[in-house]
Amino acid sequence: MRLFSFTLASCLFLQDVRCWGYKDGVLHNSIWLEQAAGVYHRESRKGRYQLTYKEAKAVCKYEGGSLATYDQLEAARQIGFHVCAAGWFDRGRVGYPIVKAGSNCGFGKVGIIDYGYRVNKSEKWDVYCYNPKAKECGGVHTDQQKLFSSPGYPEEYQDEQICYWHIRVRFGQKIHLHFLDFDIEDDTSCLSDYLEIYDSYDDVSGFAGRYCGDELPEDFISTGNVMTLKFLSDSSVTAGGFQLQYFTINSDFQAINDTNSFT
Ligand SMILES: *[C@@H]1O[C@H](CO)[C@@H](O)[C@H](O)[C@H]1NC(C)=O
Ligand SMILES: *[C@@H]1O[C@H](CO)[C@@H](O)[C@H](O)[C@H]1NC(C)=O
Ligand SMILES: [Ca+2]
Repeated sequence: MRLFSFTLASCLFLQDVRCWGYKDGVLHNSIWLEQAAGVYHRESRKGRYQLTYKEAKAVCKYEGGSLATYDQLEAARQIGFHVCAAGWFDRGRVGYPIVKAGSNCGFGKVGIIDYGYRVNKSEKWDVYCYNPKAKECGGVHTDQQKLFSSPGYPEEYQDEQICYWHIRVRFGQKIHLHFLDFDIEDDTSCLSDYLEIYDSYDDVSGFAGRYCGDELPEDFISTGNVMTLKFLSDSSVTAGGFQLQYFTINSDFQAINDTNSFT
């Protein structure tokens, strides 16, 4: 297993960042990742492997779901749910679903890679939740280029959406975002609904802009090979939504040089 180490500042140290979802000592707005058949994988906003069993349960419950059972995880796996990250599931068990055997994930095996029932519930992992009614928005994009849009597009988006898209391309590449359509409830400071761009893995650091209204935002090029987009809508007034695409720029040259090559 590959462990990612992120140097992330916590909400507590960033007074200016609105800490949506921080409640009872748990960050509930952990990041929404892959999902299938009502089962989805979440990691804490603090990064990978940061949730105790208790916190993992709270994350699922907060969203109206529960920890996935082994059978639910297996059902999702059978329709292609493949995640290379161990998470808590029902009754304090830890594991992850592997569809395609690979040498760097799942020990070359296919199936639920099962770490068994953990005696120590303070161990920190990700989590697998089950909620068949969960909203579907956001995700992780690792393709070289991709077109994506607000939930339900070209229909209007709905109230109370929160979506995170993570774009991760190859090391040394940059991400070039280009907007094709844009219409988000307008207000002067974009407090109601907005799309935010972060030039980073999460929505704590690397803030690059918040957008609403119906003017197309300008193209944006990342500094590194990751980017996060966050879309949030409040409880009233929706709009047409947005559609955008990204493509990758091979920038080994610039990457060695510095971050200010693009303005
Ligand atoms: C349980 O796991 C936590 C987190 O990994 C660790 O700090 C703690 O020492 C463990 N407790 C025992 C009894 O092994
Ligand atoms: C940095 O960029 C300049 C041109 O902008 C180039 O001449 C130089 O060779 C680059 N340095 C490296 C280490 O790539
Ligand atoms: Ca709204």
